[in-house]
Amino acid sequence: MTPDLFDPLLPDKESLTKGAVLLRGFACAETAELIEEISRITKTAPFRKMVTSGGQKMSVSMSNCGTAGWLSDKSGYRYGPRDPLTDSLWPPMPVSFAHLATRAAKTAGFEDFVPDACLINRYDPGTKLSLHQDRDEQDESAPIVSVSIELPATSLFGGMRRNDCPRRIKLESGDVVIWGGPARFTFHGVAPLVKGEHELTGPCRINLTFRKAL
Ligand code: MD3
Ligand code: FE
Repeated sequence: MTPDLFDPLLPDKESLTKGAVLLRGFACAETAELIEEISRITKTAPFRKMVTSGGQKMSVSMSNCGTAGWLSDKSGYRYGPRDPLTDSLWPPMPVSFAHLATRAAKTAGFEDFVPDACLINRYDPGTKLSLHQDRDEQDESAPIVSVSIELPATSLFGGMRRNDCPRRIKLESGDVVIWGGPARFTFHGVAPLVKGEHELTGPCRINLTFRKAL
């Protein structure tokens, strides 16, 4: 049988650079459930703006779920088991979250990805994330899986050096980016969020990043 070029079951797999894959719409069918879980999680672990070691407040609002959560404060960046706001463990990662991340990683060619941390980023209009590398995770062989929800954003991705000129790529609700192997330390960021309305969460963008932190 000839495969249908527009078969919706065939994932739209786009290579961004060696080791980085964009799966457009991969999580579309699940975004409403993801949003419900996120609102449950952020009732116990509320969104907050963390400060950097330099004392600057970040513009992204963050929370976490999983056995480890990403933290930034005066002593720097790290992963920790507890939410410093409540001193409780981070809420557990919903099984549906972990499954989505594992399936996306496998589709991109990374077998057996089991995340232990999920950073939840909320972008309100004007919020941006400066160009950076993700290097606070123990296991450098594991990829990172990012799921975009609600308002679209322009993400930037450069090369292995901060000064490599970044390319721009629009990420929409349901889009999943996976980066690992030779792309694991690619510099990336998000341009200031443009105002807009989206049906489920109001005027914001949410991004989940799944990591093997410990
Ligand atoms: C890598 N968050 O929390 S998509 C982070 O949208 C973080 O909130 C982004 O970076 C966010 O550390 C995750 C970023 C992204 C986009 C395109 C890429 C990373 C990429 C292309 C190649 C490699
Ligand atoms: Fe990052």
